[in-house]
Amino acid sequence: MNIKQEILKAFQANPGRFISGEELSHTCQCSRTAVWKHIEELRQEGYVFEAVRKSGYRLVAAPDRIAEEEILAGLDTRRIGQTIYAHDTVVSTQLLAHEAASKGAPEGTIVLAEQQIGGKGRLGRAWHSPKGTGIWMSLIIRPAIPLPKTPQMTLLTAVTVAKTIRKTADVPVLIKWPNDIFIEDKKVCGILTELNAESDRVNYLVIGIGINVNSVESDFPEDLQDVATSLRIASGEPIRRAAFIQTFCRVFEEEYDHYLQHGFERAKREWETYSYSIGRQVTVRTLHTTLEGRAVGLDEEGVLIVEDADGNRHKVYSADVEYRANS
Ligand code: BT5
Repeated sequence: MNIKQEILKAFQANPGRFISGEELSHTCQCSRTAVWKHIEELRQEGYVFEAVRKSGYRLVAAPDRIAEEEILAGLDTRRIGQTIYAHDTVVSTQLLAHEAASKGAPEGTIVLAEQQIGGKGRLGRAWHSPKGTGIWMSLIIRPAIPLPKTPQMTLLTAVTVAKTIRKTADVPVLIKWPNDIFIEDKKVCGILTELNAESDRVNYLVIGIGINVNSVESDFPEDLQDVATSLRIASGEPIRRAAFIQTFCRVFEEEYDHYLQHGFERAKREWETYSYSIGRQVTVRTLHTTLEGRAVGLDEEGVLIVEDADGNRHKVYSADVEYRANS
């Protein structure tokens, strides 16, 4: 941790309290001049400090930044989020995460951007990622699991996002199989899982997570205004993105460690409690076929089971699922 991170950590641990320059220099093991210099730098970045002679400094306001030091200062995980690459404008955090992973970035590395100009959805679709309004994040993991189990990571991530939203804002949240998080029938988050593997061995996964956090309606282009929402629109409150990311990392690490030790069963049950899909009439489109039926659940591998009108059960691995309006 560098001095700036230490200073932020001290203020985060003492909300509203004055901390003397001497105490800060002691905590951060640096001179008082260095403390002053770093506080000035933080001011330039948008932090507001009140300074009172003899009492020291008090943090009055912190900007909604997704900078590395802001996230690391309050992060209590062992590996998820412990390496962070935070950028301003990028084409897609997925591309940067693949590059970092192929150069050996450790498991748990996250790549973040304030803005993406080529944000990717699935199947070549675009993900709208305007500046400063959301969390556009790619997470690198290296699970030692067979290839057919990798879609479970998308479901585990969806559970993590749903739980993090529930811990952060008082809003209802549902997961649409496999990768969409919805609040009141509008999409707040999409997940894109990409895989790098050889024969039957996973090298790494890059899990892309896009969450509309503080967007207001006018931040969405017209074609998304009726179908997209943000945490702020749904809850009426702005949300600190760094705090959300910290919670996400903590919940993901807990879910992931449990998964690696005990398997998919718990995440499957949790997924089902948040499921929008189960019990609904759906149309499932793959490249070659269309299937009509009712989503009845997940199998133990995380594959969606759809029952057609004749009672035949079909496994749906990866496809577009449309939900019928009258169901
Ligand atoms: C997804 O694809 O939902 C996966 C989105 C993953 C985005 C993250 S952001 C960080 C990382 N870096 C990237 O470049 N990507 C990942 P899909 O299921 O194909 O949904 C795409 C569709 O969602 C689009 O065709 C739009 O209809 C809609 N959409 C686009 N942007 C949206 C937004 N910001 N909010 C809600 N819906 C959106």
